[in-house]
Amino acid sequence: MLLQGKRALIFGVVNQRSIAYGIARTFREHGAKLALSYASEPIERRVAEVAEELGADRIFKCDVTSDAEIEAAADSIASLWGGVDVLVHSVAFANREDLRGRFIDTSREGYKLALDVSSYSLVALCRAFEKQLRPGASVITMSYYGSGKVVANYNAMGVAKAALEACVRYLAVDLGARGVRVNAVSAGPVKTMAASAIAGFSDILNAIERKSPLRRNITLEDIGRCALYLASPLSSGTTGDTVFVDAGYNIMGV
Ligand code: 0WE
Repeated sequence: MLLQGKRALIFGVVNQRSIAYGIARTFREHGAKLALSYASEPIERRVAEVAEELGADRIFKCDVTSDAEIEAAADSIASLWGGVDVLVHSVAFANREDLRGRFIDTSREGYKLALDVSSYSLVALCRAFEKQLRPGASVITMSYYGSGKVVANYNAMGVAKAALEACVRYLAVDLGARGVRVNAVSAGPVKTMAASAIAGFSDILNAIERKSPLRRNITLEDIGRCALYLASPLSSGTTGDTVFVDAGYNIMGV
């Protein structure tokens, strides 16, 4: 029970295939209390069902592009718990047209949206929850291989993930003064709801199966266990880092 009684705030659960769901479930199995955000009314019911299944203390609305909603979420959590031990950010969005074709065609608006939702939101959440983050608290976000290498069609999201990993380093310095750690998990591809919208996704999964050192794709449990390590004192000396959970794919050359 590595997280007994710890309070974990989780952004990005949509359903039971979400990466954030895998993390939440692992945390719960290790004794954590949970609060889950939902971005908009249409997904409230699904998140409520997941919250029920996991025995979460609360669900709360938070569109991470809205400073007002982030403030309201911080107030809501302050009155619920008065402090946070783990903050998980598993949120990303780019317009469909910016996840295909040539990166050079990314519009200013599309680029702004991808970076706002997928990178800046981590900064905004860390600032809003800074006072509630307990000494020894851990902030975890999700990245992908496409931040450092060109992955066909990942385009604006690749740039957003590169910015996100840089945010992790700068935030680690700001929050390190309070004993709070900030890290990213760079996960291999997972067939989530977001992924099912991506053409050629099964080709990517097949390539990982053939080429990764472990010859398999990763599971939500693989990600959950890494997040558990990063959330717990097992990783007490690690901050500002990006940890790969990708069956080793990133180490391969030709
Ligand atoms: O970060 C991601 C995907 C995030 C994502 C997914 C969608 C689909 C639906 C962000 N925005 C949207 N917008 C939508 O309208 N991944 C790591 C998964 C992913 O996405 C890709 C990939 C991989 C892998 C897109 C193109 C190529 C590869």
